[in-house]
Amino acid sequence: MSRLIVISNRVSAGGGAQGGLAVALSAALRANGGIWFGWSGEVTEQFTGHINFQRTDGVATATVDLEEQDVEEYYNGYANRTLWPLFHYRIDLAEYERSFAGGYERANARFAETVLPLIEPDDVVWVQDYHMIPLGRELRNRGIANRIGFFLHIPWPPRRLLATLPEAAALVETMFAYDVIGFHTQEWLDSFVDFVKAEMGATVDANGVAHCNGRTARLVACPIGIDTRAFEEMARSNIARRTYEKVRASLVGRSLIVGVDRLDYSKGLEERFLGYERFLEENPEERNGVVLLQIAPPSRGAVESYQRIRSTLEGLAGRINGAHAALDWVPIRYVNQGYARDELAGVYRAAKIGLVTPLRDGMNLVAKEYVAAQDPEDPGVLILSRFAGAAEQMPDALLVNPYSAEELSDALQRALIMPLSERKARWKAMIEDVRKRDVMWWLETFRDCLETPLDGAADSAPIKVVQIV
Ligand code: ADQ
Repeated sequence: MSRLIVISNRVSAGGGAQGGLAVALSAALRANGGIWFGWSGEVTEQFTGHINFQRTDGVATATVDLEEQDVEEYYNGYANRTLWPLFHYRIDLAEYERSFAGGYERANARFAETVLPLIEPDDVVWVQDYHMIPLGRELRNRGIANRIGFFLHIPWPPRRLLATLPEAAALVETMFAYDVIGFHTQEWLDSFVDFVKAEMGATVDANGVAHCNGRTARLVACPIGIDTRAFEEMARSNIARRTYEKVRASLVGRSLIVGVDRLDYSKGLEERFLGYERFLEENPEERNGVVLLQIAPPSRGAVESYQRIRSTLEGLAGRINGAHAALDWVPIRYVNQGYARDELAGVYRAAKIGLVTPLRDGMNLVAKEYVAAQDPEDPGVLILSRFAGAAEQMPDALLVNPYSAEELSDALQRALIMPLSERKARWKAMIEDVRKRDVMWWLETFRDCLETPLDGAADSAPIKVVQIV
C-alpha cells in the first residue's frame, strides 16, 4: 500500500486520548508510513513555512505556524464564522467577508507550498475537512499529480443555502481537483450533487463519478465510526467502573440522562434544555426522579457566537434549576469541562438515557460512544436527533426532531419506561452496526476508493458506499 499523507487543520497523532479518528489515521500512518501535516496551533510573527517535524507514538508529524492575520481570517474567520455556520444551515450566523475568503485562500496556498516537498510520487494524499477545501487545487497548481482525496466531516448544505455564499461556485469548483470526495451520509452527498448539477452544469454518472469542466471526481458516502472494540473495553476498565460508581452514588436512585457535546450552537443544547424543562412540567411525578447531566466543554471561544451560546446556556440552566430544584435535588448538572475517554465511558454507562440532539451534525460520534459503553444486560436508551448524520445508520434509536420540545419530552418519557426487552433489542441492532462500521472500516473503505482508479470503480466499489440517487 502507498504511503499516506494526511493533511488536516490540526494534527492529533498518537491516538488514545484523542478519539477514534486520531487512532485510525495514526494506525494507517504507522502501518504504511507517511506524514500527518497541518497547522501547529501556534502563531508566528511572519510566516516562513518552517516545518516542525516530530514523531509521536511512531507517527511522523509535520506542522507549520501561521501568522496572526491567517488565524483571524482563515481559522476564526472563514472556517468558523463563514463555513461552519453555513454548512450547519445557520445562514443567520454566517458572516460573508472578502477578507475572510482571502485569508482562507492565502492560508491554503501556504499549506500547499509548505507540504509540497514532503510529497513523493507514489504517495496518496488525503485532505480532511472544511478548513481545507481548496487545498487539492493548490497542490495541483503546483504540479502534484498524485491521487488526492477529500473528506468532509460536517454536513453539506442544501443548494439554496450554499448559493448565499458569494464565492460558492468558485469554491466548489476547486473540489474537482480531488480524485475522491467523501461525505458521511447519502443525504450530504445528494445535496452536493444537487448543487453541482444545478449551479455548475456538472453531470453525475451511474458509478457516482461527477464530471465538471473537464475534471472528474468520484463521490462516496462513507460514514465514520468509532474505535468500537477499544471503547467497549474502556467501558469495562477500572477507571470507567470507578467513575460509574461515583456518578451512580451521587444520583441516590434517580435516573441519569446524559448529554456530551462540544459547546457549539449546532449541538442543540438550548433546545435540549427547553425540551427537558417541558418534560419536567408535563410529568410532575418524574421530578426528583431524574437528573440531566450535560457535559459541554467550551470551544472556539474567540468567536462571538460561541461566547453568546455559552452565556445563553448558563442563564437557561440557572433559570430551570431555580424554578424546579428542591432541597435535595437539582434537575440539571451543567459541567463545562473535558474528561478522559475512560471516564466518559463510565458516565455513559451510568446513564439510562443518552440524549444526543444536534440541530444538524455531520455524523456525531457521541451517539456511537454511548451505545458502545452500555451494559448488554441492561442497556440504556439512545435518543437521537433525526438531523444528525448518525441517524441514517441508527434507526433503532428513538429518533426525534430536536426543535420540538414536545417530541423531546415524549421521547424522554418513553425511554424512562421502556421495557428491558425493547431496550435490549434496540441496543443489539445499533451495536451491530457500530461494531461493523467502526473507524477502521471507514478508513479502509475511503482508502480503497482513493487507491482505485476510476475505470475500476464500478467493479471494486465496496458495499453500498457509492450510491447516487
Ligand atoms: P464534533 O463536532 O467535535 O466532530 P462529535 O462527532 O460528537 O462532534 O465528536 C466529539 C468527540 O469529542 C467525541 O468523541 C466526544 O467523546 C468528545 N468529547 C465531547 N465532549 C467531551 C468532553 N467533555 N470530554 C472529553 N471528550 C469529549 C466533527 C463533526 C461530527 C463528526 C466528527 C467526526 O461535527 O459530526 O462526527 O467531526 O467526523
